[in-house]
Amino acid sequence: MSITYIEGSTKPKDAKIGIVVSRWNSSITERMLEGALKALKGNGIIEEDIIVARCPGSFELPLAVQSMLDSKSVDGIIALGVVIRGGTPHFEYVCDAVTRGITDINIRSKKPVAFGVLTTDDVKQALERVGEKGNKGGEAALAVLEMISLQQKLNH
Ligand code: DLZ
Repeated sequence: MSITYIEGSTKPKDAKIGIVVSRWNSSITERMLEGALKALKGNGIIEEDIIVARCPGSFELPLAVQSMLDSKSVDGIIALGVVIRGGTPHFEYVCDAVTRGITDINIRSKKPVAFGVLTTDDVKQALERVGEKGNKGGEAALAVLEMISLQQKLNH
C-alpha cells in the first residue's frame, strides 16, 4: 500500500485562459492585469490563448465570468478587481456579492476561477499589493494555472 499524491503545476497542457478585469480603481486593476499576463506568459501561455474582458466594477465580475465561461472556450478564468473600504460606502455589500458570486461559479462550473479581488482599507494598501513585493494579479494567474493542471491530472 502506498499513498498517491496528486499536485498541479503552473504549466498545464494546452490551457486557454480568460481574464475578467474590473474598471473600478483601474490604475490598480490594470497593474494586476499586467502581473497576470506576465505570470501567464512566463509559464508558457501564448497570447493567442488568452482572452481579456473588462467589466464596470467588482460587483459585475461574477456575471462577466459566467458569461465568458458560457461563450468562450477557456479552461479557467482570473477575476481581477479592487474594492477599497475608504471610497466604497457599501464596501461589505460589494465584497460579499463578488465573493459569493465567484465562489458559486467555482463550485457549480467544472472550471477554476481565481479570486484576484483585493479588498483593502485604502489605496495605499492596494498599491502595496501590486508593487515590487508581489503582484496579486500574478498570484491569481498562478493559482488558476495550478488548478487547471490539477484538474487535468485528477480527470485523466
Ligand atoms: C459603486 C462602487 C464603489 C463605491 N466602490 C467600488 C470599489 O471600490 N471597487 C469596485 O470594484 N467597484 C466599486 N463600485 C462599483 C460596483 O462594483 C458596481 O460596478 C456598481 O455598483 C454598479 O453595479
